[in-house]
Amino acid sequence: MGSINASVDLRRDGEVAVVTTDNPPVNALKHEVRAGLVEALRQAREDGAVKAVVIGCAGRTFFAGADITEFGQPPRPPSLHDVIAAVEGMPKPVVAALHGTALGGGFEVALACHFRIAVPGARVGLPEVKLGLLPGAGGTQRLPRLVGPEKALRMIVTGEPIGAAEAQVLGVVDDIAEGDLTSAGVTFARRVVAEGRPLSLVRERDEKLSAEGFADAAETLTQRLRGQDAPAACVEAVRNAIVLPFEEGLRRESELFRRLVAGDQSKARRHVFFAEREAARIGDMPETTKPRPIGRGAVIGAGTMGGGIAMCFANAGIPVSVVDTRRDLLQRGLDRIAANYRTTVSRGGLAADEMERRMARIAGGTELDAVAQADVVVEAVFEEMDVKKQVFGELDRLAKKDALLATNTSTLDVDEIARATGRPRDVLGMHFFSPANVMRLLEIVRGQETSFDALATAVALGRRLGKVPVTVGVCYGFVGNRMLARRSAETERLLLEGALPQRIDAAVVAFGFPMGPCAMMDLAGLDVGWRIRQGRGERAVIEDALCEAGHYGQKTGKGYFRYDAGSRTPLPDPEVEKLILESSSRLGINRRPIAEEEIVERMILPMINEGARLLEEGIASRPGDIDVIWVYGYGWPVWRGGPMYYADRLGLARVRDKLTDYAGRSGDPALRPAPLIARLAAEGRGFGS
Ligand code: 3H9
Repeated sequence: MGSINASVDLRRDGEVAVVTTDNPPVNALKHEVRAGLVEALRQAREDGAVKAVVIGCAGRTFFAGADITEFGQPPRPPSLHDVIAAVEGMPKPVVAALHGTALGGGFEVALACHFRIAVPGARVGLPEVKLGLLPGAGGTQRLPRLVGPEKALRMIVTGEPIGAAEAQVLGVVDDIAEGDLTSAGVTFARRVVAEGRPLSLVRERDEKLSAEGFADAAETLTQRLRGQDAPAACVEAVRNAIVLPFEEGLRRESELFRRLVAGDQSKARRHVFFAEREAARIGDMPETTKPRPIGRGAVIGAGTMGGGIAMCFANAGIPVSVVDTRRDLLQRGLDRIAANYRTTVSRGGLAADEMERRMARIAGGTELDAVAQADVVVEAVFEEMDVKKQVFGELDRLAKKDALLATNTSTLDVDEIARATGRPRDVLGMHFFSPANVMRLLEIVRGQETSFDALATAVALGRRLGKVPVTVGVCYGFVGNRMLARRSAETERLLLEGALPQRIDAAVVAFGFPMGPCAMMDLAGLDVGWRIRQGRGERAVIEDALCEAGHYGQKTGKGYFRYDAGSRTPLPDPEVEKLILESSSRLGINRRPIAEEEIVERMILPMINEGARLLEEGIASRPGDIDVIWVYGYGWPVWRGGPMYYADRLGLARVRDKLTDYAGRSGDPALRPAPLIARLAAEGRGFGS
């Protein structure tokens, strides 16, 4: 008894052995933990005075899963299967005591125990699919036996955890622990011993193993996950639980796991997992930097963007004032927020009383002095420098000392905006993506004078709002939109050379994006870019012609595509086709059929090239940051790891040669390989090295 190793501790509380793991931050089941658990269970088994065992964790959570950093390394026994065999082989009751998030391999250990108790706030789930995997330690065989195959499949294919209350209703959790979890675990274990309750193992149960509804559920759950290997493997494994004996199902699960973990898709998703967490770090920030407390927010501008940002605050439980100097616009904005919430309620995504609570956190006002109480102000007014500067001048006068002053600009110079105040150290960009209450990406734009604690505050706030914050430098379009501009330019060229919108979009969708560039521009509104181009004296032949013909996108029922009334389905538009063909002929371009492969390359390589320039200029700090931006802001297929990761998979020499070819053919110097690509390719390296 006592300390088993640096991570695992075993102590006795009367006749109950308590095994506690402490491997911060999330108690991942690394080698030392597995070894410690096996040894602790051996000792508990052999100790005649021990009548029952409680397995729990210190710190913020029960085991959050296998240690992902060990994937791809040579396996080091004992494996997770060995831990589970030690649990199941225990002739005395074993109780898992759950708090925090019992996920993946962690939940699988709990499923092998005879009993599970959880604190009310605990969540349990099998999120492996989000890493391009399936649960590989028996989860696909045990969970269906416990909750039925259909429900298990839903949990496994979506990867979404469930709360303790639902887990109890489903029979996953035997009891909800009030008060101290370990004491509750010990009390529960004593009761089991005193009552002489039989030790049933989940693997031995089959009363819920029915195929009813399974095929339909599998179809519905996977139909939008085309191109991805893991969901199909999850379906196969759960189906095995119905049709095969337990041991055979387990063996097949391991096979599928081994195949997926070695595959490109899981590697790509693991890259994004770590890149996302890395993105929250700011390289030169002193470790002692503390974010400022945020108790109240204010949003200036009640337009679509401002309203969406206010919803983010309200959803995160932070009271927020929305200020718009025009009463009619303010009212329209507040009505839009309420309508958005009502839609979510009607779709079952939100309880009506929760909507009321969220609405109650949003206060509308027409006077800017409402910002005086706010710890953070996000400006989302018209995208015009003079207007923004005027607002920031006022904010400087009205906002409290140390308030974070953020602009939601997507194009303007954050440093110039900061200079409109006497406190540029508190100013930065918080670039939300539309719709702001849905899209996870948050570009945090660091100005020349932005202080570290302002940056730390923005990152912490971003995470609290449920966003994925990535810090970028100041330039036109920042990281995401500057790369997008390259794709848009190439879309124009492809349209002029011979492709039609539906063909370009189909190629991009086949690559894995949820929508193609033309449908995306229709959704965002073509007129937005048109106005910006007019201001900058730039032209885009086809897009400008479309705007001149009133094709603003979905809002006018026609853009690159046409839309039936009330529908968002893009339909090919003969009028657009005519306009494109005329544009080609006016410019003397002989249209030609363009292969799908070429379309995909031309949609992607110019973006990678711009990404390399952003790295050279220090606007993006890490290739992984760019990957995260594209995955969370623009629908880059996460199982392809992001553009810079994808470039490394292609090989930078190939990227360089292709770009050189396209630059030569188009005469566009922007397509010439960025010096960083040329250098890395010459050295045989990639962005990731
Ligand atoms: C699995 O279990 C396979 C089995 O079925 C079969 C095996 C045979 N490993 O997210 P955070 C790190 S697959 C290693 O910021 P939060 C993370 O990188 C696994 N490291 O905290 C970060 O490090 P750093 C199935 C991990 O409070 C730090 O912990 N499980 C792991 O916002 C804090 O993370 C999952 O997929 C890990 N498993 O969220 C769960 N997990 O500070 C994955 C985290 O150096 N994890 N780290 O940047 C999560 O979803 C979240 O981390 C969690 C906490 C919700 C737990």
